[in-house]
Amino acid sequence: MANNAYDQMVNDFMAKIIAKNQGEVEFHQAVLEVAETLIPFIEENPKYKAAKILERIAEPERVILFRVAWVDDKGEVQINKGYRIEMNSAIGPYKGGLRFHPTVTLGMLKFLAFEQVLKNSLTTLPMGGGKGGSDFDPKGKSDNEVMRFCQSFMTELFRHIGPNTDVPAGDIGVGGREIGFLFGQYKRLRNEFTGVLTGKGREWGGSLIRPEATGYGEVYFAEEMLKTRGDSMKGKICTVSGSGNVAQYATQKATMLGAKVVTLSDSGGFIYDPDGIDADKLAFVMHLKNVKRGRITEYAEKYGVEYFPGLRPWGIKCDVALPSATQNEINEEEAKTLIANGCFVVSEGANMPSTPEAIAVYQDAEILYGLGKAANAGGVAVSGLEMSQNSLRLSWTREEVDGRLQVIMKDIHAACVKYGKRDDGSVDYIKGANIAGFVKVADAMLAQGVV
Ligand code: NDP
Ligand code: 2IT
Repeated sequence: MANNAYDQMVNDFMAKIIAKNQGEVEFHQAVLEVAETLIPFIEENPKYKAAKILERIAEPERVILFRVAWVDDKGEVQINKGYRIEMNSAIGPYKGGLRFHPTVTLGMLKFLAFEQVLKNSLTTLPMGGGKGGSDFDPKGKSDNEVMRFCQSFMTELFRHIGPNTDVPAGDIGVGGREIGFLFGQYKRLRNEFTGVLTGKGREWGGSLIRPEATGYGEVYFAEEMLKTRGDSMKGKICTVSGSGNVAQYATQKATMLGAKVVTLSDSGGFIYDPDGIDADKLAFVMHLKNVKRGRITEYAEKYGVEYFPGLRPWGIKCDVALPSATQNEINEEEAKTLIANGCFVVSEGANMPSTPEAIAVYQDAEILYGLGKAANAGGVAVSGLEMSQNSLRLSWTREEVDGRLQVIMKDIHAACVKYGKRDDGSVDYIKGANIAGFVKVADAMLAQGVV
């Protein structure tokens, strides 16, 4: 079929999505990227078309929206919105993180839940897709305020989740501290100790390597992509955005593999350290961000390097870009600058960090572009391993979990190659990841009938 016939089908499909999900711009963006690669594939595989699998996966199985009322340290009542999107359970219980950030909306969480379905399928583990969160802003809140918020949030959420139903985890604004408070409240309400959340502390059901998993996986995926060109991370200059969970461990693994990470950022701006962020400097960042909860500008003061307020790090010359902060953090101009400066690998730790225009720039330049749902799947993969360990009532060693993570990232890469190899031998990772993720979910949905 001619390309313009596919374009027309994508346009018709998207018109319906936009009409049914008005104003949910991030959701439209995520669905469009998938529809562009899946519609030609579905035309070649009419069984998926007849069963309207694409239309069905774009509609959440269930959306839960609730009020979260809590009392701040001044005694004032605060009200936030709480959400859980239970997107797809064809291949396993709903699984995906919780995001606490003031910009959270239904549309943002639907984009994340939609991505999660295909990502979880790619991990090779039996997990459906979901996402949740709140417009609560943990920044500037005391530990007690965060605890009271988490307890109130879980007092509603607990009735909708369970180790065989829906298993939330962390995302932006939700780390070990929040998972602890959420787990404590769930346990109190249900009177049972189960693996209902992942990212737990290692003494109470957590998995070794879960904190590291997303950032490590992002770098393992970059290494796999580089291997296709007979290259490796060794000696590469890397720019990393963000300075939270994913950015920290991407920095650590890149450095362990012989690369040099020269930037980190937060919502205030970025730091540029041309000497590289070594293990000692990273320990400073971890303390600053995970304990003191301070700003990245303090790094510049401590190490006497430049801080660029209000800017993102994509103007700095690099070989490998590891976006690890948030969605749409690389636009067309920034993508062009990256390429002009010689960047030839983008491996996404964040979800949907590149705008569609930025992706078009990467595709034109034929760089190695590992999209989020493949490159950042290591986090949820180790969450899946945490669920397995909880079910077995065993805990595996670091080496065991890291070894499994590496195998999973290699398998995801291989799945992308299987479905995304172009005639010239190069790999379209977008096509590969979307189709590989889709096939497993679609076949399960076909087997389970029209539900
Ligand atoms: P954290 O909350 O630990 O860190 C987020 C980092 O990104 C912070 O440095 C934060 O800066 C910055 N950031 C967040 N929002 C914005 C924004 N709107 N503009 C600029 N900077 C921003 O989150 P994670 O590290 O867990 O998550 C980072 C990304 O990775 C997200 O896209 C998430 O969805 C994705 N991801 C996370 C996984 C996980 O296991 N945690 C798994 C797979 C993907 P500041 O502190 O100033 O807000
Ligand atoms: O986007 C993601 O994959 C995550 N935030 C991790 C989800 C999980 O369940 O570990």
